[in-house]
Amino acid sequence: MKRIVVLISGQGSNLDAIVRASEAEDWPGRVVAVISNRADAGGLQRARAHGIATEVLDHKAFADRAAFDAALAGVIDAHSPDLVVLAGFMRILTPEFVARYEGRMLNVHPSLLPAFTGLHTHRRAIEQGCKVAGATVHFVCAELDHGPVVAQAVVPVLAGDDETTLAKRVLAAEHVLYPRAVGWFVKGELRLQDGRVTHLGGEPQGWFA
Ligand code: NHR
Ligand code: GAR
Repeated sequence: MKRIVVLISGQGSNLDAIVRASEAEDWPGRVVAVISNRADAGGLQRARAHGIATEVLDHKAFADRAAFDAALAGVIDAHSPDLVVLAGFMRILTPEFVARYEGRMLNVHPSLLPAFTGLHTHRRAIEQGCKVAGATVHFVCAELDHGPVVAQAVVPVLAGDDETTLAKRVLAAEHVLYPRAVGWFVKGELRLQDGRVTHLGGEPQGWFA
């Protein structure tokens, strides 16, 4: 069984989607721990409801990013993960931390990368007049939102959309996208080579949600 540790900061709806898929599809992988940098993250309750161990590590209790990341690595490694999953985790990670989990840490980002790295992706897509938006699952590398792309889902931007309505549509797409990508990883179906990710069975890695 592959051991998955999930990092969250918020409501944890992607966490929930991943846990449900892992059980329903009987993956050779399970979420063994959920770690939040915020004690009030709703995802902690969801994790407990599934009987999953939870930990809180408040970044504000540390002098700097390096100190927080070192402590975070300690908490993660205590669970011996094969895969670390960022699911709405809102702290930028240091290059040292990222190197430790190279090739075994995934993130979901709410845009079609390489467009709109960073924050406020939905607002920026609407401001730019984009007609499609979406979400990307990528391996995490030191440069923010620049890691090798595993999968992408596209949704329309509709006339009259605001940040909230677009975010909702993208999030629904993430709930299909992220479990699928994590499932591929735990089944050993992904190959990462020369900064590109291919699905060994030839499954489509991009689609319209
Ligand atoms: N770290 C590295 N090195 N590389 C990535 O690709 C990362 C990462 C850490 C998090 C998620 C990411 C996203 O999907 C992620 C990818 C937080 C921020 C941010 O600016 C940006 C991108 C992402 C996550 N965080 C502020 C900070 O100072 C805090 C914002 C807040 O607390 O609300 O860390 O979008
Ligand atoms: C998701 O839309 C995710 O893509 C985004 O936050 C939401 C988390 O939802 N991530 C980021 O913006 C990272 N900077 P969730 O907590 O319900 O999974």
